[in-house]
Amino acid sequence: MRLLPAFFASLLVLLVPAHADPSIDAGFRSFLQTEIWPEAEARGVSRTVFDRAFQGVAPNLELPDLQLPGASETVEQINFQAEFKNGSDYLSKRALGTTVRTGRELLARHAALLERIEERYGVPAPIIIAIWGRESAFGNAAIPHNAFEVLGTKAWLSRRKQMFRTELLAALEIAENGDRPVNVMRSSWAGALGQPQFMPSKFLQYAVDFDGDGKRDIWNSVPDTLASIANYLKEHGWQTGRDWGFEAEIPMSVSCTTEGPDQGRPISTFVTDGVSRVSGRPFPDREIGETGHVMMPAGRMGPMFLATPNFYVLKAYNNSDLYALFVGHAADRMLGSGTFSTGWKEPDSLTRGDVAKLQSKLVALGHDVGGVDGLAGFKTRRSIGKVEREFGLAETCWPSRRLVEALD
Ligand SMILES: [Ca+2]
Repeated sequence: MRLLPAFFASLLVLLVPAHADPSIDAGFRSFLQTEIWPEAEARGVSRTVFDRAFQGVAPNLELPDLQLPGASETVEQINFQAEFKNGSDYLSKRALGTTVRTGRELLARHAALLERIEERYGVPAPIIIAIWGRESAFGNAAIPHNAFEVLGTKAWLSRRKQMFRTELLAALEIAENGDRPVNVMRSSWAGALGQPQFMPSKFLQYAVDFDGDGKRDIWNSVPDTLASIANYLKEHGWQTGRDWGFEAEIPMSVSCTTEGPDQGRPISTFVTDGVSRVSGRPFPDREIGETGHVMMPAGRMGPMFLATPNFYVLKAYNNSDLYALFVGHAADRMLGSGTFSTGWKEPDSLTRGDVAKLQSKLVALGHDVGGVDGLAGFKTRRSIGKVEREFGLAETCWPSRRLVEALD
């Protein structure tokens, strides 16, 4: 029976939301007043908008990546136990199927609007629609949080305070501009706004009013949402009239270590070196003299591509090869293309921790892996290829048990 009081006490702790702690609340209010308000005021935010933004807002201590007051220093959390994966789940038939099916319907429904957007920004409609699908399920995904709760908490307690402070100030500016009433500005848990999932600073730079009501409403307006996505890509250098890339047969004589946005050369020279499209069709005439890049999201252990610079513009939206590939491929499929010709080979059974350890060893050997994170981005992939060559192994540019053992 002696245990009971302790049990009830712990239950009480669970029932009382963490933010009900008056010292936490007072700390948050004081942070807003002394640190955020002066900067907001300097940017032209009125006291009325500022007060309304934080009315009834308490810090949300459930958000990830927070460093709570008094807690010891935390480091970035990588789940080292997680299974190391290739792109087969991310680009699964199911994930693509939904995006492609609904995407086709929406292409038809918004055809006239998309034509005007394409004319203005030079970005193909299926690319815009695929991003819309990926970011917010075409506006159907719930956008669960109050942006000021998320950004305020993160500016105060996150490991990346400075970044979120900038974003919080940008969100206040959006409210001051009147694009969105301050009490209904919704974001993801990471602070990304509306249907295109723009961080507030990106909103200020790239969101546009396309339906002409004077407000940039990426929460409710389809024209504003789609045109904002197109404008973002245009401003990041989308090359009108060019494709994003092509699935390709790439012979071993074109090394997987030549992958990457910094190793482009004319597509015609790849053709001379034996690279061809998997469809058996030639590369389009308009592409042949232009720059292409080897892109192998699973090294030689999956489908391979000749990407155009537009692929890297898609990565400017979300810095992941698989994201950009999903968008480009879904867009192609909306226009009637088939699935990839080459499947994803099952990777060796490795954890993200194994891959992180492998990356550390590559770094020790003087190679650039683009950050030890247990993921195989293009810098890690091509460094693996170089080390495989040094060790007399076949070049795969993909983490393997064999390479892990060779480096042990
Ligand atoms: Ca508008």
